[in-house]
Amino acid sequence: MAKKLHYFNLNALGEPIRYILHYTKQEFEDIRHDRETWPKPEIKENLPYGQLPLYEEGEKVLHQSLAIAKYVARNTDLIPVDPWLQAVAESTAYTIYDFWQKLMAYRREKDPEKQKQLKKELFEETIDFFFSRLEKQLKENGGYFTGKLSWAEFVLCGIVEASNLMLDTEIEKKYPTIEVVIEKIRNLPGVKEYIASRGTYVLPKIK
Ligand SMILES: N[C@@H](CCC(=O)N[C@@H](CS)C(=O)NCC(=O)O)C(=O)O
Repeated sequence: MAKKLHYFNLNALGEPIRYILHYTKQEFEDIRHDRETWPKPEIKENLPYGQLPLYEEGEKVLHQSLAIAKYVARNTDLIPVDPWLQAVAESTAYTIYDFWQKLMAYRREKDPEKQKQLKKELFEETIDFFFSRLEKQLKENGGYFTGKLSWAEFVLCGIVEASNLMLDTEIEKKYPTIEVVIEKIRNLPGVKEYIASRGTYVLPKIK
């Protein structure tokens, strides 16, 4: 059945899904929209909630990036076997998204003074609040959130890469276990070739 992933020409919420699809060798059409010319009413108005990513499989349509990431990882060893560990992987992915929401508040702020303050808070408090805890979880579980590679590490990798792009930083440099796992994801078969073919991302201007 034809698989299509619609997202912007950006890493952010789409990239973990792309990484999982490439690693698990699933063929899909990687449809990329231009963030700078968005919104295109003829596309946005036809999306279930007006946002991307959107995943299609034949006639079926799925939104919400974490649901899509988990769905495309199904029937692979990226979903822990144990139900408790499945829940741990999910809770970790939601936590990474809690950080993302804080980053988005900074990115969407239109008042330059307020934006400066939000950036200060990110660098002085928020990043370390989240990433020191994620680092601890990885460290206590052999370098993976649930003891072995799962879809949650792909979410971490995509969100850290997008955060680095938006903040012009390298978050992982202060967190050695995070740095190692991100490097592992980036070098996985399928992901490595995809990254090489994709090139680098440029931060779009948003309206
Ligand atoms: N909770 C949604 C959030 C989706 C979302 O925020 N999408 C943004 C891009 S990252 C978007 O479509 N922005 C353009 C718009 O809202 O028109 C998910 O995880 O998929």
